[in-house]
Amino acid sequence: MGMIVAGAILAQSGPHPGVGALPEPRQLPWHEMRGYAFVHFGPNTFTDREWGHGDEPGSVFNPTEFDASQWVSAFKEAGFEGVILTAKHHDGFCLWPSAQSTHTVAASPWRNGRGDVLRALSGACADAGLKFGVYLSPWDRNHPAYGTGDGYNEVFRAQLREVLTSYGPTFEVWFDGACGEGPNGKRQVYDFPGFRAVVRELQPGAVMFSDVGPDCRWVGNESGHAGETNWATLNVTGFGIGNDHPPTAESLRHGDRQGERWVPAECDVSIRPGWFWHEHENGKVKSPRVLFDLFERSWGHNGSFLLNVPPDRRGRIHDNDVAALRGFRELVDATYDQNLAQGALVAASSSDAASSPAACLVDDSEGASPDDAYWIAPLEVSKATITIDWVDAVTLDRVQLREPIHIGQRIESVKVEARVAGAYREIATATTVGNRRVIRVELVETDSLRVTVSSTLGSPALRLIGVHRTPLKPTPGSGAP
Ligand code: FUL
Repeated sequence: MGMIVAGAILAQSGPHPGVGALPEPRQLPWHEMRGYAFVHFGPNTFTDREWGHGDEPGSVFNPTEFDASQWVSAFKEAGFEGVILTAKHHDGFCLWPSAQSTHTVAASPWRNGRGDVLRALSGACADAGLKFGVYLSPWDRNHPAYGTGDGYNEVFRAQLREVLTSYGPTFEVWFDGACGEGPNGKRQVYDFPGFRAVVRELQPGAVMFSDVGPDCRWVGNESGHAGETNWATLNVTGFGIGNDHPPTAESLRHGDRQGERWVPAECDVSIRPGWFWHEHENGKVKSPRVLFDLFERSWGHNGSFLLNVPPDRRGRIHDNDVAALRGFRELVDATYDQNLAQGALVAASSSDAASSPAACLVDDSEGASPDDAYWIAPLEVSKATITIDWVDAVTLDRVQLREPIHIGQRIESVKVEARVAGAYREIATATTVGNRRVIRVELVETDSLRVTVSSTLGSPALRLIGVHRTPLKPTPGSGAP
């Protein structure tokens, strides 16, 4: 549904032409998710390692009180909408009874070799209404075929088939780029095009993660935040995964203005220093405030928030992590449950004839389809101001903006002004918006706010202006929100 005009792809969805690269339908529900959990679990949990060697006996994997529904309720309580499990990490141990390997749960004492972590977790997710995803590491330090070329690529494709056909819908498939030596000392040349084809065939709705997407990209760090300027578009030609010339960290963090493809950033980070559970890290769980900060710099910087919460040797999420998740959720809800602009008077400096009324901007459309209602200026306009007026002044420290991304990411600079004692003063400037931009400002009491879109790649368009106040007390000099 697109046509090429002067090098730009213009979508024909609705009355307004798209600008630049546009998201695929499978990416839009992913953009709507309020974070999702990452789960690193396997032999490393029991051997205290981060990267298993692949020669660990299956007998080490023996959780004593395994309970996937306890994980899922902790994630759901945190407000997360999905889970991605390390079905196979670099040690090659399969958390499902793969017919392609002898190094699996079937060779462990857990449930007498009849357990299946994917079955248990996908079932618990389905029961709780969470989406289920998988991380399948191509690097396999156990499999005898690793490093043999086609032989191993065939094994990997078959493993993908197993995990993508037996456990219901998969919302995301996570391709790690690591490519080290296998048990025979050889490295493997991965057939990523072939791996991707299996995913598209079996789970066409799943988004695929890697350094270059195709559907979402690594953000270039494992600290859980995207750049303040963050384009969902990325130049991909000539770039690969892992050792194969990935985009620069700079490109991954900020995206590329007018990049070739829609490949938004996913921000992965662990709630603990390591990805796997370690007893000595029980006291190092990130605080609710730190998690909230990362959330606002990922979800609120046009990215997604992927938080790793590793189960312990019992096969349960430790109490410290559960408590941190609960505290995090309280901060998110207290800040974002309410849009203080709802019910205020909204006016736009100009609107396209086919635009929704500007009032739609404060009518919180969270969860609704992104193309439901949005405000857009006439085609020839490149600068526009939205004014929000309150009868009773409000006190705020966050402004949230969202673009209707199905017609492309346009905005490259905005200015926010608040009226204080009868005069407007600038309280923030920001660069890109995209799916969502949270702008943190100093606490201010105002009865009128002006949001000016000062520079865009097309006519200015927005689908939400959120006005919020956190319950946080500022801690000067801490760098925290
Ligand atoms: C990395 C891996 O090497 C780490 O062990 C972890 O799984 C992280 C999410 O991705 O590339």
